[in-house]
Amino acid sequence: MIVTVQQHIMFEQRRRHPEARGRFSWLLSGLTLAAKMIEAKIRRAGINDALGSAGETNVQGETQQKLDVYANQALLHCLGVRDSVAALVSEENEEPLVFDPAPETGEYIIVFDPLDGSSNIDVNVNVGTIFSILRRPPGPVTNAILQPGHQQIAAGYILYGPSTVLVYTTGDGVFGFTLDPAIGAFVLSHNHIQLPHQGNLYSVNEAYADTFPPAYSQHFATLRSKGYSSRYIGSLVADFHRTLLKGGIFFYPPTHAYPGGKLRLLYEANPLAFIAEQAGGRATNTNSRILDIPPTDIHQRTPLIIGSLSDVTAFSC
Ligand code: P6P
Repeated sequence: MIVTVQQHIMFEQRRRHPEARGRFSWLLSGLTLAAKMIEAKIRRAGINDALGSAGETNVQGETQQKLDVYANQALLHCLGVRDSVAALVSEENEEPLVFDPAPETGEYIIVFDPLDGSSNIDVNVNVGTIFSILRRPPGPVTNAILQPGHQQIAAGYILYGPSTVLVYTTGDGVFGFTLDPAIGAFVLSHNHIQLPHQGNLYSVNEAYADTFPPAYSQHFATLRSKGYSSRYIGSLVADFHRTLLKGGIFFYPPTHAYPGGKLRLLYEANPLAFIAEQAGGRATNTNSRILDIPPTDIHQRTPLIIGSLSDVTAFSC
């Protein structure tokens, strides 16, 4: 029996929130529609002139790829037409898009990185979409966006690789769905994902090792002495998905270029930390649990150490 992501969301909502009116499920259907649009564009990127730079730089000062722009527009469109959305925050947009509906309808704030790792697209390496869903509390929407990660009501990612996989949690386990192109639906393929308690892989860009705080390189040497191998794809969603399924530990430490870390708290670290913890793993910035960091800016960065419970707790600096 196949279970699609829509059916799964409805089952979960009925089981856990019998009072739910399906507005959350309707919201998530906007995400899966955008994911299918992005996937279709990526699959043909080499032959539909979708590769390469869009000739602009985004708010991060990064060169926008054509597919960054497309992915962002697809998500803004598919989510913006859902009346349950109070605001959208995208890595590609300097300011939030506030729709300011009535509080009783505009219940959700969605924060996303439309296409993470897009610099890898031209060489056909996995890229991903990452999303985080927050509840809109009473009061002005703009004051409600900077919520700590433990207040997320859902989080997930879509990994565009040899197959396209959607992974999500609503706080009661982690589930993975593989897009079946024959029927155009995401079908349950990874039920109740558990992040292995300990792994044998570590993942970090060691080109920056000379600029990491010393404790990192000392720890990497310890891991190597224990027989750990190294894997680094340079696309966060791909490196995280491998860690989620195989175990081990991923690091993006502070560097000279990014003393506060390179990865974003709201739409990269928080959603992946929610998933990691729901699957039995951990995520920290070495001083704090990622999900407890109080945000001060929608685009703020953080160091990220995430993965197996045993591996993450064994590291300190
Ligand atoms: P570096 C991709 O640009 C990205 O934002 C993440 O997907 C990835 O984990 C990281 O940057 C890679 O950064 O400095 O190792 O190239």
